Amino acid sequence: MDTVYSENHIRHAGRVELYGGRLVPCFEKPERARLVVEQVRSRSLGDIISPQSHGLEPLLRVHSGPYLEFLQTAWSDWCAVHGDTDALPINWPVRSFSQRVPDSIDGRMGFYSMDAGTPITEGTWEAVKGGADATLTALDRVQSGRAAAFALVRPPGHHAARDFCGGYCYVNNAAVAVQSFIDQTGERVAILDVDYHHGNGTQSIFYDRSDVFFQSVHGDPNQEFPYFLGFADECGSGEGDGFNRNFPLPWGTTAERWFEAVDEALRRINEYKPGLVVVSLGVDAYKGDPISHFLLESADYIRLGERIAGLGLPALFVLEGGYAVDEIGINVVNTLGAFDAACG
Ligand code: OKP
Ligand code: ZN
Repeated sequence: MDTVYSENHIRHAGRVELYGGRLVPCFEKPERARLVVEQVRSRSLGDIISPQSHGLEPLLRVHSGPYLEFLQTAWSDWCAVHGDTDALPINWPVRSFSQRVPDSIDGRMGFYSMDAGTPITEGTWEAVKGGADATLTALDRVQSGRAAAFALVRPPGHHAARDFCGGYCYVNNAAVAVQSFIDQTGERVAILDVDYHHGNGTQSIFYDRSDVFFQSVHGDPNQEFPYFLGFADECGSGEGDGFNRNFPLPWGTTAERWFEAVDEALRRINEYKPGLVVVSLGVDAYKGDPISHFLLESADYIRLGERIAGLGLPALFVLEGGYAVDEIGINVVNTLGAFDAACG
């Protein structure tokens, strides 16, 4: 399959995130995408093409206007007050607080975010926009008849909700592609999120809808980020009741247990008969991941690709997490290469 990739991602390079009470170098760094591209090339997965700009309209279908405006202006507003440091929030409008949008940049940093792991830097918007364009360009290829395409993007997207960033995510690339596909075709879409972390943003964007079936296999929020969403009893609301499914799993989960959940999710996708499957492909369930606690081996990602191919559906793969940088490219291309091989 072909890969869509924008070099713009290197413009987003946060220095630090708050982790275990310390400011540590960001795990989500440019090297990640470089190593994936290197594997895509060396293993001849397919062509690597540049994205075409798709404007802001498709982003506005899933994110609020004021939030997108904030993403585009936060850096210069921050710089004017604090100088040339990563922009990070220090507090959030939790229970009992007003939900008014503050004027100050510090107030807006908290209003439009959910954590202190998601810095805004000088080039963040450019990188984020490049990632959304890459995802939409990959979708175009699938819509023009390819079996699959890969959006090689960073920063990731699945934690970003309608009007907040967090978990290293700013724009929800997978959600933007899903909505764009529905706007163009009127067909249903299934999302399979195999990133180690729950895709809270994607879940919340589509929670009350039956035309998008979201399923996520992830670390139990009782133990794991994002802590406040991703529980098994979250099944969707209103029209969307029954079209959201979570598979929270404990630390130490092995490939055997993980694939039981993935297989169950794939069975449900089969029954749902969507026109497209979007895979939020994070590879942080890998045993060597520095911030995660599942035990998948690199070879397990070959099995994953084969099983997704077994759906026989057009597939859009969107990169999410994966922080074991030595293996990130291997694990991603294991999945995609096996999908291609199984499609023949
Ligand atoms: C983004 B993606 C917990 C620290 C968690 C945020 C993790 C974001 C992961 N000890 N920090 O889903 O890979
Ligand atoms: Zn993750």
